[in-house]
Amino acid sequence: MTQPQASIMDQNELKKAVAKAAADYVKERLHSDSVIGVGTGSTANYFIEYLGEFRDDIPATVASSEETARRLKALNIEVIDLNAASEVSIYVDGADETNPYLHLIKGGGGALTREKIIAAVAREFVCIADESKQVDILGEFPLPVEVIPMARSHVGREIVKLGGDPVYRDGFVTDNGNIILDIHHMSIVDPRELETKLNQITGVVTNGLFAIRPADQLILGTKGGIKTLT
Ligand code: ABF
Repeated sequence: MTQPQASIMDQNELKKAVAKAAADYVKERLHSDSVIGVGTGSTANYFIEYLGEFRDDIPATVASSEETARRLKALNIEVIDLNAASEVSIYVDGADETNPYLHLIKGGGGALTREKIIAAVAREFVCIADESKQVDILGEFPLPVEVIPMARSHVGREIVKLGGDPVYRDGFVTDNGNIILDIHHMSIVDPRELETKLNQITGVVTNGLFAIRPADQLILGTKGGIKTLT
């Protein structure tokens, strides 16, 4: 069912508002050797646009996807390889779902591996999202898992043993040349436990649970205004 136009407009306005708040947060904390981690997705895209307004103050960024790198370069914002960064001070990215502990499901856009690498490195991970992403229990949104292509069937069978329903994301190849299985019908009561179990399946590159390393803060766009949760 398509959303009525008004609610789509509201959601985009909320995404823009949290992206602006994150850009202001970053701008206030920039120093001469700052490296900013930049996420992927429609909310992150608004953040990239706002970064463009003070591009000359940004020493360098690292991108969580080829698409994000393209967008940053199009705004003449310096993009460097993560291996060239001595540290990433702040990483800003969206999410598909967040629970009250800032455990996230990410990867709806297929960029979960590079997103999770940057989140692991970053001193501070700031998640930006509209209120539609808030849930009590993760799992309504299908959990993405990046898989080495030859291991697709094996990983699928192991996911079924865990109680999930893996669906192959047909026709999609990640920036790293892998495939994605989206896990449907899992009520994720213990995100850290499931994240650990999925990591242990041979052939899994990354799973979209960001619970072992959750967001440090969530800038949440709500119809009642912007809230910052930690
Ligand atoms: C990205 O943000 C992905 O991990 C996630 O799928 C996406 C959310 O997309 P959007 O901001 O467009 O809702 O980091």
